[in-house]
Amino acid sequence: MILSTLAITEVNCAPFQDQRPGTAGLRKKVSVFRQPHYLECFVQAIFDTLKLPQGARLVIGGDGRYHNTEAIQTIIRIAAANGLREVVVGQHGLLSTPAASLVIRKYGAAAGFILTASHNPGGPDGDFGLKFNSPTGGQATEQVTEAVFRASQQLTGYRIADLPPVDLARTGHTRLGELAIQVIDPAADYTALMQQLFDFDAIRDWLKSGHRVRFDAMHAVTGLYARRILVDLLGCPPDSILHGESLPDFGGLHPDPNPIDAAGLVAESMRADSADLLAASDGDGDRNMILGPEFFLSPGDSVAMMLASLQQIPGYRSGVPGVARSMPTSRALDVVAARLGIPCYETPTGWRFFCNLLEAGLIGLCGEESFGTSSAHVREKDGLWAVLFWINLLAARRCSLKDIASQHWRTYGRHHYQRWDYYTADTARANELVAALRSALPGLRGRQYGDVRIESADDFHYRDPVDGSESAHQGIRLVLGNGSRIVYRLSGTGTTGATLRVYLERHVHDEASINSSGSEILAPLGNLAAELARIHEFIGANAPTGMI
Ligand code: VG1
Ligand code: CO
Repeated sequence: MILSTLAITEVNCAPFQDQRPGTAGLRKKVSVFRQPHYLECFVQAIFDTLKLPQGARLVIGGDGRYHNTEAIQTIIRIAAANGLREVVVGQHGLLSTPAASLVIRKYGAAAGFILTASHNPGGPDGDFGLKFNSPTGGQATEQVTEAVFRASQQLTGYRIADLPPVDLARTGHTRLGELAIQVIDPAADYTALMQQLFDFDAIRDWLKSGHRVRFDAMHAVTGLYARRILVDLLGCPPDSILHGESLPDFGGLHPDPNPIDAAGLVAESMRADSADLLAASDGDGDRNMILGPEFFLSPGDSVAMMLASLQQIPGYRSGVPGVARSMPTSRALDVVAARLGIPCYETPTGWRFFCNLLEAGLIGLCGEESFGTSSAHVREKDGLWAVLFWINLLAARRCSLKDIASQHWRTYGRHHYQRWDYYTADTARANELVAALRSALPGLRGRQYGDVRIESADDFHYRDPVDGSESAHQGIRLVLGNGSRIVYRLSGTGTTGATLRVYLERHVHDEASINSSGSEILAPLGNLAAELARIHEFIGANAPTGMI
């Protein structure tokens, strides 16, 4: 049954062939998304695949990038034409990815649409993206996104309701015929949850005793959340937040919280008057970078140290049943999990692979090397949550970030870690490189390079322990005898060309190696990785285009 009081138009058009979602949703240039019928067709393919019950509720929100509000209006019209009756949308069209995950679950929505290209640049020449989440608040599984892709290729058109634009500026309830619309405060539910998990009183005391926090919102979605939590509730001065205004082009910044794109914050951390904790988040608020005075916290270390510190944080005192990390993420987490006697699952890259484990109660903490960490409180990674976790930990421990890390490394050893990215415009050559490496795997096993031996070489294949689904070709990994590991995979979030990611890791125990720089320890491994994959021969690169 279609909504009776709404005028619905059936639009016929040819299907698009390029709507295959990547690591986290469909990401394309804004100009691609703005082609006539493009967004409409993708959304129709989602509804055709999900077959949501008539009258169902939908949550919509985005990171505020260019095209956000126009796309929301289009999605509402398609949703109405496909029988949805209730839409919950963030004020001004904003919802950070973790807040959207929470809202989807809390409001009992049948699905959620999150409009974001995450850390990719925004603006008219930038990127746009769309991902859809399940009623749990988690990202659609690989099986569902593949089914949507197949549906999109066979589409003959879409249905769209003739509706005036919804006023997104004011919170409250409105109706358009049979469609009920609720515009919500994007930060209210999220803020309340953070107050349950963390010790806001202890943090306030810590701040009152002269400690300082600096948060870079990169002109993306987290500005409003950070103001509400850090400034209004915790009492940080307003200038603790940098680039706090949400702008459609992110003020021309690249909203990726890493030492390169947030170099200004790194420079601040090196100054004598550095804040005690400096942090940044990405476009949609699911990533985090954590710094302390003269200290960069590697994301793989962050999740391992969180696990070792759960007792200090009110929401986590009873511990977690297990943990998980994406395959390329450093194995620092495994070492702590082993010490605690809990399982550590290894999943393919992308948050969607953690969702089944979280939902089944097998894990309560998980992370990725790409500045992503979260717990079972939502089904997405959560940037501000990680920042609050670390602030709470500093307040509880009353020592510096660097001291916490040094103590951790003395106990567990240190996993030096780097990611070397090689970009090429020639996607075909990048695919050939990976194919050649894959076929070379049997010959690599047992090979000796100087004083290291390749102990194992394989192409990561994942079997989900909850639903038994299989995901093949999730990255090539070489485990070396001296605590080192090399992982190769192609990025699934770019919108042009191809990026080969080479992940390097080495576990060290002696004081001198622990205190050495990562670059020094990992340079020989990076060079070996380039040689083994014949990177220069395939894509002509002599050096990485980016190192994180
Ligand atoms: C990257 C990261 C991956 C992360 C994904 C989405 O994917 O490596 O760990 O889950 O981005 O993060 P890829 O395929 O480019 O390596 V976000 O903040 O864009 O939702
Ligand atoms: Co993101």
